[in-house]
Amino acid sequence: MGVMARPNDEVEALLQEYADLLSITGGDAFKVRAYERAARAIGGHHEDVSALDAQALRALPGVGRSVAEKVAEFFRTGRVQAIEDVRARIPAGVRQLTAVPTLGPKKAAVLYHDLGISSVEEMVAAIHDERLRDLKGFGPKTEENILHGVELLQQAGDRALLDVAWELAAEIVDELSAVTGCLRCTHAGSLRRFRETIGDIDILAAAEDSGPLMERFSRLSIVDEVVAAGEKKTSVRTSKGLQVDLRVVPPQAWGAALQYFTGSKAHNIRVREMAVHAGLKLSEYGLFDADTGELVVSETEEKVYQRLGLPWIAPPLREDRGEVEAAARGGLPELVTERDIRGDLHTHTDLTDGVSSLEDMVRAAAGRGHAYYAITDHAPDMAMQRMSEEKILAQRARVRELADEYPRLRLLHGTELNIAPDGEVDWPAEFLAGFDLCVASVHSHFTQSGPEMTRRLVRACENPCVNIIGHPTTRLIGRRPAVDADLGEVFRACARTGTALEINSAPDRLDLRDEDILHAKRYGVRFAINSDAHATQQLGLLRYGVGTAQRGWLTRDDVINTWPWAKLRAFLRKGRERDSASKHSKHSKRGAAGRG
Ligand code: DGT
Ligand code: CA
Ligand code: CA
Ligand code: ZN
Repeated sequence: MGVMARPNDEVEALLQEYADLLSITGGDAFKVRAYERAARAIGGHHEDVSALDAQALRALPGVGRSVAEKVAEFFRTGRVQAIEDVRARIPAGVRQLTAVPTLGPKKAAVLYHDLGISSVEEMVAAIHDERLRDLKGFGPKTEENILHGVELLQQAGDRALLDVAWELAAEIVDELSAVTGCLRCTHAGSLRRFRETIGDIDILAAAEDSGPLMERFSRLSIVDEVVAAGEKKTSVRTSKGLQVDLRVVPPQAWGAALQYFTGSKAHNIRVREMAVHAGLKLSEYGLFDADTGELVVSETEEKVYQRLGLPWIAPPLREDRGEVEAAARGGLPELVTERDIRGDLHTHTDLTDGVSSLEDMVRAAAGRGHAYYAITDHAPDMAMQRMSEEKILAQRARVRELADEYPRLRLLHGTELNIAPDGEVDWPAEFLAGFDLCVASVHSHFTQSGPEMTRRLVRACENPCVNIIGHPTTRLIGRRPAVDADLGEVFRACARTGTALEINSAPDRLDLRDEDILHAKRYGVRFAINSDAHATQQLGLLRYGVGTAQRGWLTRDDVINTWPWAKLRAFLRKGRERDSASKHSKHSKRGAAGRG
């Protein structure tokens, strides 16, 4: 791949850690925020920062002299003395505490200083002894949230997020495909099924002789340790602790092997039962006649499924959620694909917490061949972003100017509203009517009771200006649980009011998740698959949202941002009053961006 700037991610993690450590040691809040901002800017920067000199680094938003110096020191020596110093002052167990969802550095500092707690285990014991609830800022509800956070952390365990596994697998497949004698190579397992987290990466290759492939695989630069090496299978562990299995099969067994190692295990069991009923035997080597042991088919997945009387089943469906039965009766959904997506409806710029400029984001969107594209920066309730009517109107004027430069890309000016605890949003209706679309999301008060949260989301749906509920459950994989709400009620409200639910493509969100999507679809809800990009290269995250939508059995019709503009425009109009200006622009070439 090569285009993914790994050094940027490393620096981002390092600076974020520094911010957390400063926060634990009671460092000044302004400095903490400055490092957080610099971390995001570097993580989201499109060029490899290890190639930039101090001056070029300081041109990045939020990167001042001290950050630039630390980054330069890191690339020169592999470490940063100032960070080593704070690390040394804080026990490793306390740093581990900051990773617990809902706890964070400030509460971790209180636990350490006031109770001498320096590990997750000690903290759990203290909660059971009810020793936390008397601390300032803690209470029974905090304890409950922390315990839930510990549980989440343990569930996520050593599983990798989808993008991390995807990029690594793509790099490995590239390297192995270049080996002489490699006839085919691809990823299989949970990654091919787009599961939201990945236990280990499974790579499959076809070759007459597995030797050169195994040899090359063991020597890849990402390999930290070879766990097991054999003729058919080699397993390695990367420096980040992720395991990768490579299996090499003879070319004639490719289809059966790919089918087997793609899984899921539950799907395979179901398919194998069908084979047994047909007097056949299915294994990773092929489909065989049960009596004679003769090979029937094995070269392609299509042929294996076909011989069992089934059409090919897309990997994201292979979870034993009724796909085998649906396939048998010709009822598989025609899944939405990345190519069907005509535009992104939730993106940010550096006017709020994004790191790329409006101009760069629009250029990148045009480069992706989108037909329409919405800028949706945060509204004023997110106080940190300091948004104002003036600022957003100035942005709108700039969006209209840009619209002339991109005649084939319809630019939409929107906003991401904040859903307050009572379901209200930031701006009054008259002002909201000036936007082409509004996303509305929950960004705080995550622990409201089920009935309160349900009412909050339903009220947001009932707002005639709200078109899309952003990251509807607000879960962060391994870090924050989904909000407690009656999702059935929310789905009913969405269907009734013409409000779409977002499938947020950020790999640590994937929100809605696959099972909730399946559930929501039954209510007739429409969906929007959005990147929520805060930097140009994040526009490509849509792939993971589409994979998640496929796991939710969605078709093109279910997803509003696959629709042609005329149909999407009608949907976005929702319950809004149509003023004369918008009636007029219906016929104008400038379209949506010229409205309001
Ligand atoms: P993961 O790695 O936990 O994210 O999930 P998978 O699905 O990638 O699981 P993994 O790596 O253990 O195995 C890859 C595939 O190989 C799995 O999806 C199905 C197949 N497989 C592995 N073990 C078995 C088994 O005991 N029975 C059957 N039928 N298939 C298996
Ligand atoms: Ca796996
Ligand atoms: Ca595996
Ligand atoms: Zn957003």
